[in-house]
Amino acid sequence: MPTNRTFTMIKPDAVIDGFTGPIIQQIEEAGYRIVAIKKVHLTPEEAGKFYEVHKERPFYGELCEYMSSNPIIPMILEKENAVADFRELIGATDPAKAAEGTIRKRFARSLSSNAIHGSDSDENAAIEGAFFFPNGN
Ligand code: IDP
Repeated sequence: MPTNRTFTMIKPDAVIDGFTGPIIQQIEEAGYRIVAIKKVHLTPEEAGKFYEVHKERPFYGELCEYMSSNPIIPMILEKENAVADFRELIGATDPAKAAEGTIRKRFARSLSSNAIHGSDSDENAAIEGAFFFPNGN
């Protein structure tokens, strides 16, 4: 049974480009309630730990550098069928391939700077949420 929570981060490009407000508005209008939110500037080591699952991928170094380049906005979100619906709301990894109206289509710069993260499973949503909000919410 799907849980009701997912985890997201507004990534450095979207924060720098001034899209934090419109992205949160789109998330709330899609029916999500913000359970936890903060602004953080990751170190490269912390970014590396968060994305450890990708450490064998060729873009791992670039990804960690990018995610620690500027502040991000991590959030825990709540809604029925949260994980699957949120992946639909953000769109494909590559904004050029994302559907019209999705967050990545509207606000992302590129494949590597793609505006927003969304957990891909209930299990990862719990792990990733705990990474940023260890005391739970
Ligand atoms: P997802 O974020 O849509 O789940 P993943 O394949 O899990 O996509 O990749 C994690 C993140 O790594 C992406 O959101 C993007 O920022 C970055 N990324 C993925 N593929 C590439 C690539 O080919 N080049 C550079 N960065 C990439």
